[in-house]
Order: sequence, then C-alpha cells, then structure tokens
Amino acid sequence: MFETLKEQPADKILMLMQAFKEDPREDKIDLGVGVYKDATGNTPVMRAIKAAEKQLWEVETTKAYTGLAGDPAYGDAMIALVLGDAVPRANVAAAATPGGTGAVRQAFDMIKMANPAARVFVSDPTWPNHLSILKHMQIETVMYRYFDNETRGVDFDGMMADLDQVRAGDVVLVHGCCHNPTGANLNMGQWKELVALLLKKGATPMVDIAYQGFGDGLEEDAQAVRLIAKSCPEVLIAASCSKNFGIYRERTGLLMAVSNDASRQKMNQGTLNYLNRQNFSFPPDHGARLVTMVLTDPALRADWMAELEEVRNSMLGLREQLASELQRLSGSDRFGFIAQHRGMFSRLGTTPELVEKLRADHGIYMVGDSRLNIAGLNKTTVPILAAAIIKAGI
Ligand code: PLP
Ligand code: TYF
Repeated sequence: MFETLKEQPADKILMLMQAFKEDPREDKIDLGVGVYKDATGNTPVMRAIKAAEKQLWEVETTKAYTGLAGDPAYGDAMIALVLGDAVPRANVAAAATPGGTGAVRQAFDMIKMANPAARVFVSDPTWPNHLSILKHMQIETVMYRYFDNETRGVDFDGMMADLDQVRAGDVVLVHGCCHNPTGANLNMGQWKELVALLLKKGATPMVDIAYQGFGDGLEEDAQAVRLIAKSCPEVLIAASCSKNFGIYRERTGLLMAVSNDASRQKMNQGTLNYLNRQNFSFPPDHGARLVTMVLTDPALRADWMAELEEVRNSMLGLREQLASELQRLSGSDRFGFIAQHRGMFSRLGTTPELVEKLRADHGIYMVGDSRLNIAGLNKTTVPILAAAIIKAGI
C-alpha cells in the first residue's frame, strides 16, 4: 500500500537548518530556526534546569506512567505561570502535551470534535506548522491580514476588517506574544478591541503562547492571554516550554481549555484526557517535571527568572544594536522597526530573492520570508549583517 504515498512538502525552516549545516563557509551566520543562542552560538541548558535535573536524579523513584493529562502539579504550575489569577483554577482544564506543537494539534482536534464546521482564522503570516497541521486535519482555514509590509508593524485595521467575517463557532488563532514570524505585536488597546470583536461575533479565541518571557517580561507577555481568558466565555491556550525553559527536545507543552462556566470543566478535562489517549496515551513527563520543580522551588524559580531576563535583555540589546547600525549605514530610520519588534524574530519585509542573495553572497541564512532570528546574532556579527543588508539594497 505504501506505493500510494505522495511526496509531502518539507518544512522550509528545517530545510534551511540542514542547508546551513552543509555550508562549508567558516563565517556563515545562522539566523534561521527559532532556537535561542548565546553570544558564543551555544544553546545552553538553563542553570535552574540543570540543578533540577540533578535533584531529580536523586529523588526520582519511578518512571511508571503518570496520568493521561500528565502530572497535575505541572498543570497547576503552568496555569499559574500563564494565567496568573485571571480566571479561577476551577474553570481551567489542562493536559500536558508533547511540546507546544502537541498542544496546538490537540487544540485543533478538540475544535474539530466540538464543531466540525468551525473555521480557523490565522494571521497572514503565521507559524508554518499552524497551516500545515490545519491542512493535514482538513480544517477550513481563513487568513486575516496581520503584517503591514510598509511599516513592518501590525496592519490592525486590515486585521479587524478581515475578522469582521468570523461567525459564531469559528476560532481565531492569535499569538499570545512575540509573533512568529514577524515580531510585530498588538498593543493592549488593540487586544481590547479584538476581544470586543470576538465577543460580538461569538467566536472562540485560541492563543498560541510559545515565547512567554522573551518579549517584555514574564508578566507583561502574559497580559494579552490573561485579558482574553478573563473576557471571553471560552478560550483554548497552547503553551510551550521549549524556549523559555530551553528544553526544546524534551517536548514539553500544555493545552488549556478555559470556560467561564465552571460546570463545563469536567467535560473539557475529560475531552483533553480522551484526546491525549487517542494520540499518544501519556504525555512525556521529564521536561514537565523539571518545569514543575523550577516553578515551585523558590530558589530555582528565582534563578530561572534571572537567566530568562538575561536571555531577553541580550536579544533586546542585539535589536537596539542592529537598528542603530542600520540607521547609521542607511542614514534613515527605516529599520527602526527592528527595535520595536519583540521576541526572537523580526521580519525584514524584503523579497525571497534578496534573502537568497544574503545567503549566496554572505553566508547569512534567514527564512525565505525574510524572518531573522535575532538570537542568532552577536555583537560582532550585527555590523556584518547590517553591512550585508545595505549592500544587498534591502
Ligand atoms: N507555536 C509557535 C508560534 C512556535 O513558534 C513554536 C515553536 O517554537 C511552537 C508553537 C511550539 O514549539 P514546540 O513544539 O517546540 O514546543
Ligand atoms: O519557528 C521556528 O523556527 C521554531 C522552531 O517544524 C520550529 O518554532 C520550526 C519548525 C518546526 C518546528 C519548530
């Protein structure tokens, strides 16, 4: 039967990762895949995670199965991290998932179960995996305008105009913070307007939050998701621990289903448990356990928060440096958006041809849509990138 299989489209970001590896040039610069790198190009295991791993080795007495939704303490700790006290704990159903991707996938499954006719509205552009999973699941997908290629900010009027088409029972997928791939985000006033529209339409928000702590701070980055959870009758939230705990390969995520009617919590929880069982039974536990230890131990938590701040500030510093270097070289403010964007990524807003030119002429790798990973830079490579951008005529 395998003869019926067709070639599937590859992930462009992962293809780029491979191409970078194969490039023999010594001065090549990797601004592709969204992995944090320090000034030496290393993706470190965070200090608190290392310490928790050491402790875990001492105290772990079994690796028997957890529950279908994972360890409840992990759910509690992550709900508190993402939602704070925005909603009562009793209103939240949650299940651990293999990474944020697993949470996204399970969320789409739950949407399909609850309303097979639901359309999912996604930002143009969005993380390519959103589109790929939606297509694979045959869920009708509608793009809403998001990135303004002139200002490199959010085309908020366009976004609201497009979302005027949503109907009750549809889902609107938003990035909770640090939009991937653009780096452009709504301000709180705009989030409030969006919430008002969702309420008016009776559409359900789904929030993908994969970079809490990478933008303006742990609390600040959670403001939008908390506002949405507090204001809307129902919300789905897919959270990832890959970036902010630096545990990418451990596959640690959480799907939350929040309902303002606490009597629905049991059904929501049962559905999440059921969906985990259909897809993989028990979720991975190792990363989740480390996250729980870090979040619940005051000393580990303080150290994790301090290191996350270092990570966040290093990216902000690189943004400032790149924006000012480009201002100096171009004699204009047209690259000021780089300092305004938040998270790991900025979209330059240039053509695939010029992105390819940067790769061919300078060994600078960024995604074809002109997304660059700020964390792939360091103080020495910023001027090299800036000079290459100007030379290429971007
Ligand atoms: N959602 C977005 C927008 C992302 O950028 C990512 C990737 O980091 C994820 C979800 C999920 O990542 P992971 O499955 O590695 O936790
Ligand atoms: O956007 C990124 O680069 C990260 C990492 O299939 C990633 O989110 C990229 C592609 C993919 C899974 C994760």
